[in-house]
Amino acid sequence: MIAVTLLSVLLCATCHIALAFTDAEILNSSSVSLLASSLAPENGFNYTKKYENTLETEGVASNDFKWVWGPNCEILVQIPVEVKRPKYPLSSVMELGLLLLLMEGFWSFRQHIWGLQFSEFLERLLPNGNFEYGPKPSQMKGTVVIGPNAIPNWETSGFVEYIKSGQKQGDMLLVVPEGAFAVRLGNEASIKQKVKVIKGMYYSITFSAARTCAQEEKLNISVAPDSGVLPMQTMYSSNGWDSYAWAFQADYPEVEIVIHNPGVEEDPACGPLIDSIAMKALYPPRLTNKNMLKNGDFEEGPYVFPNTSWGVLVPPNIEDDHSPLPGWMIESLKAVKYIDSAHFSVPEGKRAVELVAGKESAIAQVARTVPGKFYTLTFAVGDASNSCEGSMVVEAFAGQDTIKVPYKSKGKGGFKRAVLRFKAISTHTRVMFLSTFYSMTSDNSGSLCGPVIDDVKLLGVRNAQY
Ligand SMILES: [Ca+2]
Ligand SMILES: [Ca+2]
Repeated sequence: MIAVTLLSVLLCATCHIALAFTDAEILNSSSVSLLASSLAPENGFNYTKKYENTLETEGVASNDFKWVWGPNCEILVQIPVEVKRPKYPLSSVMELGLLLLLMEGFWSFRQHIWGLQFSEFLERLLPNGNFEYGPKPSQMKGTVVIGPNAIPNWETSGFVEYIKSGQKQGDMLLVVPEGAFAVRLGNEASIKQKVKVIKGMYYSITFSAARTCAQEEKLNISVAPDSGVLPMQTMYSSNGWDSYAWAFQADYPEVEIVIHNPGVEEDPACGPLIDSIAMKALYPPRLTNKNMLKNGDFEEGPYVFPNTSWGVLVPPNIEDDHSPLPGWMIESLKAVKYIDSAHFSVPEGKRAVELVAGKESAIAQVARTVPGKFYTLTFAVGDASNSCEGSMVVEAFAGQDTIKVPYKSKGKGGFKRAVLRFKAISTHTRVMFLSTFYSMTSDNSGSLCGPVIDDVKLLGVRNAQY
């Protein structure tokens, strides 16, 4: 019999985190690898494999350590006592972690749990969200998937194809953004998956999609009762794949994510390819005494795939106010692009917004102001280091005032700061940014691009002597 030591590592502060994986769901895939990488190797661990709920460590047999969510939303670490202990006992590491937790306090711990971004517990690919597990040969006819449950973890309906990277469609070679497989949704086809969530919490979904035919395509994404239409007629990346974000508020502890192609084309195989569907919990940003705008640094936003280099499109937010870019509304017809510092040049922090569609894409936020009082709106304007060259202009609006900020981009990154001083005329002031011009990358791909904005701050002016 295996005696088990249970260590409650994370207590109340992490309750909502653990609940995101509700019902003592076993940590898997990215969560385990994050947890594992955070423990190794400086703490004497060297995880060589991860699968299911088990972390296999070097020199120690598998099934040594199990990580599960406990009933009180803590992480439980189970250690069979016969296990040959690694260099430093796990318990010491855990106790040290707990001590660090207490010392650092909640907020810093939120950012550093053994050097691990706290929020990453809430970011993950959906089970088989990259479609690398496919139907059995008997469940396919050519590339067409037969039966609703052929693709593990997913339920499909309509004309769904399972596509292997490198497959040809006419003259076009189909490539896949993650792994070797993706799905294609034909006319009226859909894929869906049930996901456990925290009721009342906001979530963003990010997925990658590519058009395969010339005509206008769009996708419906829904989590009842919310739904959105993502237009795909404009391509922004150079390889045909774009990632899209969409957000919803969970009305139930379990929701069903549905992606549906409402198309009615002559060729049923004419439909978008889908791959890499991920989810991330969003924290509604709070106002601080340093900024009257929420999420002015854009650090809170949708999941960005670490292995894709084309950013995430935040589509125009027409139908609801659940923005995947918390605090911000996407106005007008086209998307804005959410970019990360791992793949782009970002003025401040790790995330920013690229205004990719000229005047057709604008971001806005409404702030509470006092009529007659003076304010300053400061922000950074730059380029994403994505070969987007030329003269750019960002127009900023605050109430009735506006400023045009020219920026000369060499396409290699960089930014400047700008300020708009204004006198509020209302109890609510709308702050908005757009790009005056359309830009395209100089790599001949025809990709739309534009100026980057970041670090937006709105503050009242005490002494309005200007
Ligand atoms: Ca894939
Ligand atoms: Ca930022």
